[in-house]
Amino acid sequence: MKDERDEKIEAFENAVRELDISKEDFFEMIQQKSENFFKLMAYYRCAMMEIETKLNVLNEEFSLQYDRNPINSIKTRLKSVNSIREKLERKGFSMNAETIEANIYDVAGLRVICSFPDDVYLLSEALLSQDDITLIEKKDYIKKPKPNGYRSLHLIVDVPIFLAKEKRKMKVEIQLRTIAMDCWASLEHQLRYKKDLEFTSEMAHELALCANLSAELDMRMDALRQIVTEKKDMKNG
Ligand code: 0O2
Repeated sequence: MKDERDEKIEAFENAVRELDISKEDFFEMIQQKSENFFKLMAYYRCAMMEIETKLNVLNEEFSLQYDRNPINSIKTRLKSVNSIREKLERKGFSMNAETIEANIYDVAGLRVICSFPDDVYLLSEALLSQDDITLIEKKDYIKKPKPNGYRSLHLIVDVPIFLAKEKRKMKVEIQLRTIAMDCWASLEHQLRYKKDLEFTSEMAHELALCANLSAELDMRMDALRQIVTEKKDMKNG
């Protein structure tokens, strides 16, 4: 008796037969497609490295010049194949290297966790002023938080990567936020994705209150930082 797996294999083989191409050509086509995909992913990894280095250089400079480390940590991530496929499907595109590059702007993503809200703007302005960076899109969820309370500064930029024989511009998403904003976003993400639980309006309200608390924490820590900086400046003359 055929099991479900055998039935799927048979359906797959029938579909290939209907394509009216040889098995060899079919597998070569698949190989070509996956090579293009993996090459594109490698380019995105290079673009993430470029941006990460630029941010680390800025952090080093601020640390030397102003005795200030705006970056607490940087996380990088490449969007998973499934997330890319789902997003393309939502937008009505089939999946290949061309459609990915033209329609998905957050395949390469960096999350920059800053110490204070000021640092978010200090860093983003310094990065965007670099002449090889092009700003494609900016969403300021700090100045205008999402209704659920989410705060972060989102940038989509074009950054060139230099390969052996060509220069390629790649899109990268950069999310900049403070430690407090990141704490809220991480916990909210965890709670939202508890699959066996219905998210009630009371829970959403409570989360919005927590977002206000985290914004207040940022404000108070920032005020404290200013007092400490002023005292240090006075002491150093
Ligand atoms: P992942 O795995 O984090 O990448 P778009 O991406 O442009 O189609 P949208 O919603 O316009 O969709 O983009 P936006 O507003 O710039 O937000 C995209 C990313 O920001 C999300 O990525 C999250 O990482 C983060 N984000 C946005 N809103 C929230 C929120 O309310 N809570 C939390 N915790 N994170 C948020 P993805 O695609 O969801 O997934």
